[in-house]
Amino acid sequence: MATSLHNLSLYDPTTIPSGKGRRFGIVVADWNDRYTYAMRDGAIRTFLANGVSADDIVVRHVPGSFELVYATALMMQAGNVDAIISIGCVIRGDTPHFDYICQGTTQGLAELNTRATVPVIYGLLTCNTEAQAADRTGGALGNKGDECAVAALRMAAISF
Ligand code: DLZ
Repeated sequence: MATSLHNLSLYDPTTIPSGKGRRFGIVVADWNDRYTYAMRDGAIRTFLANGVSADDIVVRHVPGSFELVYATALMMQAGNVDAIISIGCVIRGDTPHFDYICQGTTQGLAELNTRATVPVIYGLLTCNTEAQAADRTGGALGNKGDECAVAALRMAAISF
């Protein structure tokens, strides 16, 4: 479903596992911080609203999206969180740089999930325009950070 048909901040709280007693990591890229910090703050608000203690939310910053994979891997190795959200925002420019950062970061995060000890939640916005980023970080389409926190709560509770 396209995000334009689905508000990223909407969820049914009765279907979300409580985060009480769980610990979550958030890795945030500082590039395009107007958008990434809004996602970070949305994720924190959603965790708090669903029973996670503020002391159990670990936030680390990295320079740009390309550094998310390394920091997420380190946080995973530290072994003291139940899920990690990796947050970045890449906005298309004049060169193919956009494609390389998006591909490298996405592939890196996906590979982390294949050898994961905890789930990695994909909070990378890949936008053609600033307006698209604004729409998805608290604008008309909600906040991707909220969606990521809901995914983290659900994935932290998954069992087989
Ligand atoms: C260099 C760069 C550019 C051009 N654009 C973005 C962007 O839109 N979003 C983002 O998160 N990071 C960008 N970066 C920085 C790279 O992710 C990375 O931090 C640098 O290439 C250093 O490895």
